[in-house]
This record gives sequence, C-alpha cells and structure tokens, in this order.
Amino acid sequence: MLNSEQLFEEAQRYIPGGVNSPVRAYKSVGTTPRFVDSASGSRIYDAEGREYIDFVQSWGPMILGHGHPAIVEAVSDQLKRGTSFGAPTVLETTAAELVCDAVPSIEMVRFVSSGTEAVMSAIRLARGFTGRDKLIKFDGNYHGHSDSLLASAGSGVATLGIPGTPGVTKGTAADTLVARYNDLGAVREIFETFPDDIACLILEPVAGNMGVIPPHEGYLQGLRALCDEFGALLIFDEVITGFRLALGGAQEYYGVRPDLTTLGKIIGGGFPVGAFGGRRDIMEQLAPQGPVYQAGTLSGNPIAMAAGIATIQRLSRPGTYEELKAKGRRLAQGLKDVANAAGVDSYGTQIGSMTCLYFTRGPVTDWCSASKSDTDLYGTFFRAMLDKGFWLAPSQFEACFASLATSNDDINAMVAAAGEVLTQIGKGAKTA
Ligand code: KE4
Repeated sequence: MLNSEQLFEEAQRYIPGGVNSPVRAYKSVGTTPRFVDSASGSRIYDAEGREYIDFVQSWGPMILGHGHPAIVEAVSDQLKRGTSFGAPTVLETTAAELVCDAVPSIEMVRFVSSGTEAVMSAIRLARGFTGRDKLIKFDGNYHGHSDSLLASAGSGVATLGIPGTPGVTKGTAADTLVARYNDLGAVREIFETFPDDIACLILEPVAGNMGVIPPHEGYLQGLRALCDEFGALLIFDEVITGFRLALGGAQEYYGVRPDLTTLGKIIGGGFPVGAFGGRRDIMEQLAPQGPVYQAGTLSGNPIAMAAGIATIQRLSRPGTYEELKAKGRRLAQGLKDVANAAGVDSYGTQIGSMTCLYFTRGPVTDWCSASKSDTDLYGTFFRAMLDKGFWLAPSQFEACFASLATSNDDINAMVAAAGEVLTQIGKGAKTA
C-alpha cells in the first residue's frame, strides 16, 4: 500500500495541488495530507489504515456521523430506482416541503448542487428582484467561489471590494462592498454612501470560516433594520449553520428572518446539494415562473434528495439540538480548561455543536482579531493531534464540529490529548 506522501505525489500529477479543494492540501498546517479510505460513525480511516476521531465531518455535512443507517438505506433504495432523470420527482417536493416547514423565512426553495451555486443564484435573484447592482459582504465571511463573493476588503476608506483572486474582474469586484463583521456602524456608512445601489447584504449569521464567531447581541436585528431602511434584501448564508444550530438554523436560533437563505452541506447528507429559498414574492421571480434565469442538470438529484430527506427526518427528532449543544459545550469547555492549565494563550468560542479554539488572547469578534491568531502554533497543535488520532480542520480558521455520533468518550479523549499537546507547547514556550 502506498503511503500518504506517495499517494499525494501521484495525485499531484493529475490534479492541481493534488486536491479537488485547496484546504485539503494541508498547506497552512505544514504536513502531507492524509488520504481517506473510509469512515463510520465518528471515525475516519486513512489509506494507511490509521483510525482517527473526526471533528471535521466533511466540513459540516456529516452531522449524523458517517454511514448513518437511515441514509445508507434511503440511498441504497433509490440507487435501484435510478440516479438522475433531469425531470421532476416527488422526492424533490418532499425535500422542499421539509425545508420550508423547518426554516422560518423559507416559503419556496430551489435546489442546486453546491453552496457556491446557491449563493451565486441568490445574489443574481436579489439583483434581479431589486434592479440594483451592489452587494455588501463581510471580511472573513466565505460564501463559496463565485466571482462576486471572492472580492476581499478594499482599502479601509473605500470599502470597495478588490479582486480577491486573479480572474475576478475589477468591474465585478467594484460591485462588492466589504464591511467588518459585528460592526453595524460600518454597514450604515456603506448604505449611506450608496443609498440606492445595494441589492442585498449577505452574511454568515454565525461566522464559520474565520473559526467560529457569533454575532454580537442585537447585530442581526440591526442588519435587518438597516436592510429595511435602505430597501436591500437580507441574505443569511446558512450553508454551515442551516440545520446545524437548530432545525431552522441560525434564523430560528436568533429569531431574525432574512429575505433569502442559502443552504448546503447537511441538507445533502453527504451528497452534492445546495439550496436557496425565502419570500414567495422573491422566489417567484425565478425562471420558468419569472425572468431571473437559473438552472442545473443535477439540481434536485434523486440520490441527494433521498439522503437529505433521511438526514432532516433524523434531525427533526425531539431533543436532537439540545444533545448537539451539550456536546459542543463539553468540547469547548474541555479545550478551554486544558489550554488555560497549559498556560497557552487561547480564546475559545462555541455555538451549538460548532466550536473553535483560537491561539490568541482574544476576544475574537471579527477577521481583524481572528487573524491575530498564531497559525504556526495551530499547525504544531494540528500535527500533534493528527499523530494522536484526532482529525481536526487543517486551518485555524475553520470550525471544529461535534456530530450526533461524537460520543462523550470521543470528546474526553480529544480534550485529554489536547491537554498533553498543549502542555508540551506551553513548556516549549517557557523554555524558548
Ligand atoms: P460549497 O460550494 O463548498 O458547497 O459551499 C460554499 C460555502 C458557502 N457558504 C459557506 C458559509 C461555506 O462555509 C461554504 C463552504 N465551506 C467550506 C469550509 N468552511 C468548504 C470546504 C472547502 O472549501 O473545501
């Protein structure tokens, strides 16, 4: 059997960077990526047969754990009936009804094949509905790789977006305005600068792409009021938080209703799915009912719908989110305790089953404070935990998830291992 280095070398011959999504290359944590062979429950197994306890869970989708029987059964049954038709199926109506029943602001929903596609489509719909061109996003929020959303913060004054990557045109980036997260004044300033130009404001209601950062008290309500005042649509990107923080996502958890919501990850149960939905009067502008075009060969794919339905039905069971929150709290508190005991500068956050341990004194409330984290130290921590059998996100700026398959023993083992690693790190810091 080839080892990870050999597998990675071979992959790089055919796939740019050896991976089909950049974060998987482990560049920011300075080691060779492990190739996965299989996974089950809370466990993941690499190509060399090593076992790990999984706290990445495919970046969120595997909230039931890997290989959940209800999903395996639903998908196996559907496989025998066919995998893709390019025609409407009852499965899509069932999945749509489940999403509309669960998510407070969603009256109609359209399925697509990724979170990126969901966000790209929602932005186009917001622009088509309002007749306006500009959008507001936030530094440190990630919404997939569509051009308008890859603009990063421009100079402090302009707040105009600048291309965040080659290939995004200046013209596209110029319609993207970037504000600091958790800062209502920054948003008001942009609205007052462009009072009639902003189609929508999009944000992660809990930021899950700069670690885990909850909104300040009243922040989401403030954004709702500003969008109403200036006639812009409020879009919650709930690709991570949807069905993660509550069955109705962050909008249920915080009691704020956006005009549009984007979803992904969990609603596909491990298969390629995204979705966007919201107010009926907006969604009815979508082709073929309305003039805003959007389409997809595999949209509403029967296999993905079967997996998504099985996932949402399991998550709908009473007590599920209390259980997930308890796991998140146990993990976050344990990590905070061992980091403090080791004397390592850290700041922990936790919302539901989403947690993050930042290697900075904190508080961490936005990209500026999150980016002060010691990413080299995170790399040291990551490598040591990987060698101890714990599968963590290969970046300081991702969430650490608990799933329904993550047991208290798994959490206790993770915390104990982290305590050993952080104690070594703490000793090293003292002798350095
Ligand atoms: P996808 O196109 O990757 O399905 O979804 C894009 C997306 C949209 N919105 C939010 C809030 C997201 O977090 C994402 C994707 N999340 C990243 C990790 N946090 C996916 C991992 C990767 O890029 O490989």
